[in-house]
Amino acid sequence: MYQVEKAYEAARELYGGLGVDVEAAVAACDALPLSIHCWQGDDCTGFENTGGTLGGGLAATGDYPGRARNAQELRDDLTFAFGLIPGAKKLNLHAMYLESGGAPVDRDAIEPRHFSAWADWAKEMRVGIDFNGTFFSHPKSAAGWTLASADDGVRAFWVEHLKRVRKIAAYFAQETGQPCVNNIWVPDGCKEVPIDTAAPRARLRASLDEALNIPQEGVIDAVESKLFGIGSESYVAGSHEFYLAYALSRGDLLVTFDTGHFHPTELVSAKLSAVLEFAKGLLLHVSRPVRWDSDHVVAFDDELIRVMNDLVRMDALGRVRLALDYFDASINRVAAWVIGARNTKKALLMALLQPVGKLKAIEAAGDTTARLAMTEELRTMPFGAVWDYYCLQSGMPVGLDWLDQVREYERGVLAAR
Ligand code: RNT
Ligand code: ZN
Repeated sequence: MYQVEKAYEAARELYGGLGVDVEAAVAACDALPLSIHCWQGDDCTGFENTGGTLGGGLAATGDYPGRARNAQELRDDLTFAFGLIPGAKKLNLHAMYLESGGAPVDRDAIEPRHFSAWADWAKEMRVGIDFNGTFFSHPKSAAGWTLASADDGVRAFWVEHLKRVRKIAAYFAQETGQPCVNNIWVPDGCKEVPIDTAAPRARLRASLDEALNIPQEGVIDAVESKLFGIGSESYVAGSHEFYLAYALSRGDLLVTFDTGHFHPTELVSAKLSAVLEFAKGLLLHVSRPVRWDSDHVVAFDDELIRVMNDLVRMDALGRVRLALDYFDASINRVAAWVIGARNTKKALLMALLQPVGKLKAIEAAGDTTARLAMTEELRTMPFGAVWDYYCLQSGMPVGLDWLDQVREYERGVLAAR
């Protein structure tokens, strides 16, 4: 470990020469919670045991062995993964992960008590919980409509679901002592553009108003748009424009950006400062689309770095919630968590290691030559040495050491499933 420390000392000096306070950057990276999505561990199946398949235009591909089959296995896997990811973390849970002791409990009947084991786990782990209503993989969403449904009974069912989800979110906030971000995503849409594109949106708005107008302490609601899904290729009621306008018209909602929910050439990084000028805050679903909203494991790529760079340059981290959203069933699922989470944290740390003040001064002085020279130079600064040291200092595995631990867990635990 002496080598890690030596490399860090050299890196700290180099960054220091640029005016970067490395210790402050590491501390800021460590403090910003990353919400880890439970659904990577079981291919987004949930524990309702209704035998249904993943719906709502979502798909997890692959059949790698070792999927968590029940809540205890999922918690074991999460506990193990959390031990390999440095920094503050939260659990991101979906309503379909309830535990009802085998009794069927429909989505309009869920209660805090069905989630008490999750709250206990979070308290033990000293992490907060974020929550999501599950508006898919259910007979009442099979036609493709939930909160925007033209069927009053179906719509009322999902409004009740959302009301209960927000109560459970308040329960999590109370239990953990941390606010609970409740993200609202519904699959509502269709294969062809409908004649009446306005009516579903009016219904969606009315449903949201009804469920959101009941105050819930400790709950921060967020709305997530989408451009398309499988079966909703041409029209989605909850489009980006719809939710952006809705969130701004209310003022109390976070705008969720899932990086997989836009045209392939559209960059979420290019939208952040525009929306933050007006919105209360953002929830980021960090994901990776490959040709479609494929929910690939987050890679340490240019767009992720751009997103983090922009947030840091705007000094906006205090108004942003970071969450992961992908599900890859083709590789070891615990490794999928660790790779995506560590990449997200890495990009955040790299962004925090920019001499933002200096860059802004160069720009203000009109020196665009120095601006480009400096941002390019930053790409090859010894960022990895700071990352390794951060992992070491947090008691987390350095470099690829985590992979050996995952392999051992695979042999000892996952292989027996
Ligand atoms: C779907 C949305 C949503 C889900 C999760 C499971 O397109 O991205 O966030 O992935 O809620
Ligand atoms: Zn998402």
